Amino acid sequence: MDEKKGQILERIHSPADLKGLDGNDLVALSDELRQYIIDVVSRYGGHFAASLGVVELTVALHHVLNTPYDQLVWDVGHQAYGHKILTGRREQFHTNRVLGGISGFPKRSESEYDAFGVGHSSTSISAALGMAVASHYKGETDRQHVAVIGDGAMTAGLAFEALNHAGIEKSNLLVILNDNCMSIDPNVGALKEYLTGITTSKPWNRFREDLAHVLTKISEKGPDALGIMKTLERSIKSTFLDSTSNLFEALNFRYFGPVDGHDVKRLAKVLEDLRSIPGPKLLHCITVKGKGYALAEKDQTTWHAPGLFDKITGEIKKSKSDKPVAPKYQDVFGHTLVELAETNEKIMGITPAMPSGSSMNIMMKAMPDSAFDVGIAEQHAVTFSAGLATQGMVPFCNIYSSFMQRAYDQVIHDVALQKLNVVFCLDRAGLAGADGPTHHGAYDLAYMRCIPNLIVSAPMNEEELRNLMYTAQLEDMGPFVIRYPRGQGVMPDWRRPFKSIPIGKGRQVFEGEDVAILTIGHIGNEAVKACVQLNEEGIYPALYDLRFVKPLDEELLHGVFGKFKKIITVEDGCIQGGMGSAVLEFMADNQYQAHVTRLGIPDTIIEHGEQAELWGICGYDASAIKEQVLQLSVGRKTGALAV
Ligand SMILES: Cc1ncc(C[n+]2csc(CCOP(=O)(O)OP(=O)(O)O)c2C)c(N)n1
Repeated sequence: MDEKKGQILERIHSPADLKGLDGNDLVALSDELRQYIIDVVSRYGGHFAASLGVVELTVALHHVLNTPYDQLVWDVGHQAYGHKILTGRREQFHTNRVLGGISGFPKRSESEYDAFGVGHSSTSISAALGMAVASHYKGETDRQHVAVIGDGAMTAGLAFEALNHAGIEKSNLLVILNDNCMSIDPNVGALKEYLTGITTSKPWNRFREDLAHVLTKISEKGPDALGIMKTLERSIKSTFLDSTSNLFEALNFRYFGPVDGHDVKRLAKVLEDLRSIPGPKLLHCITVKGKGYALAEKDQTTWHAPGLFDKITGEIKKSKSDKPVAPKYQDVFGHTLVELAETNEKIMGITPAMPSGSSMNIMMKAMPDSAFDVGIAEQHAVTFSAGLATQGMVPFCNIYSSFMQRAYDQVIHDVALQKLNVVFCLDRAGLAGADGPTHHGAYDLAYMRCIPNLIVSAPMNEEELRNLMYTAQLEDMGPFVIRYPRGQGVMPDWRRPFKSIPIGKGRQVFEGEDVAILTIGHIGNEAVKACVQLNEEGIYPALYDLRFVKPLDEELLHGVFGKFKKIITVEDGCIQGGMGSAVLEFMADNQYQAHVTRLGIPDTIIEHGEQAELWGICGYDASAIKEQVLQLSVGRKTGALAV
């Protein structure tokens, strides 16, 4: 940065440093902050377009609010990079999402300015309301509680549950609706159309803004004035507007806006005005996702999280994993679904707001009548799928493993109890990588395998994924879970003819002696690598791919426990209650005795980092598996070395 540029941002060490800035300073700071985010994210990666869209809002909020006393809650938190930079983390910002570095999302243990830990969407209004009610209870009437939520996140039921509750509380809550018409992909649904409708009603909006300003001024004159203000407001509204015509006002919120979310001076003014208005309020802010970086403004989905790029040319750099060695599992899912749907017209695709992330967009493009983006609404996605299944459809409901946690009751109550033919494809299962603990798909094997009527499977490679998908759509399969990880598989030539897979049947990958390794899913490829290396040292463990944790392949397990006394289980999922636990239960139920070592995600929160780094830290990458086998085969190893 040249001498002039960066001179305000460099002086900001905490929000207190924004207090004395005038309007022009706020404009300059916004420009600097935007350039700083572009510069660092282009070189170190992370979410991008969302943070650019809220630069002015972030600056205005930290100028006006008295954080951390005032509570500022970001929804999802992928847009909070500016907030991190202004709240003392500018120097660490280049470590964002890297192992040992700062988190890509607000996190309470990271900063007192991160009022609430986030990553999953639509929690902000509930959390901020809880804070507001607590402050009200404690008599802290001067305290502000602000939830910043995107129009995408607003599509979730949880957000509406919170609005519904907040409307009858007297607490001091400001919801800022950051409306950019985008989720990761274009936002969907009737709410989006409604918001567009109010945004475009210019005369009424101008009148409403003026009214808000006048009312604020009156309310500052004290409690009596506040009463007068409310009466006046009610009377004006009942004269000019049916209160039910504004969704938020119908829910007892005072609605303000829409305002231009890139006019930082005006935003600061409006936020200052709103401080003195008590009760639940909603400020509707219009922003452009990717604002200030032309390519991102034009293609907001690609620039949601583009990876590394050249900030001058905009060229997105190919990561190592983009080499055409093998496709991503998500793409195998997307293409296979279309292939299957071409011959089975009952197949439908459902995604809760992840068309690009899950590759459901392939079916949405090829068969628009058969594939649905239902918004950020995992619970609805599952029950909607259940409804489709009652009518003989075969819904493939694709939900990231960690987001499926939201819809657990729907899986049990709406699908499993009624034994409906819904296929759940859980993407990003296992350790998800740089997104960190909120996004790790750590628990699905454990939380699915205890539900009656479910089939729970995990493919070890692309061909297995295709065959499991093929099997799952066959007649009367009942609810069928297929979980697979983020990233690439191992087979460049994955388009092979479909074969059905016998339910609950695993397979032997390597014959061996002394030690048996049992794996489930893609992580089995780490065990393959370990075995290949061990073979070179004269050690030959047997390797089995269980494929299913429910039903378990009991025949295979009887064979394993009959032959081996040293067994290692490997899974990219939590150790407690997962596949290894299932194997131990089998051992106990059948009175076998063996030494079983369970490798998987330990009973602790695993932070962010690269996926393979995290497998190593948790002790189940190839070298850790090899090490375990060596420890169990001490006699042979010593003998081999002696030669
Ligand atoms: C429960 C849940 N489902 C899905 C996601 C994935 N996700 C992250 S950001 C995002 C879009 C959010 O859109 P919006 O709130 O409008 O924010 P914007 O990115 O447009 O600023 C989605 C779907 C998530 N974080 N949490």
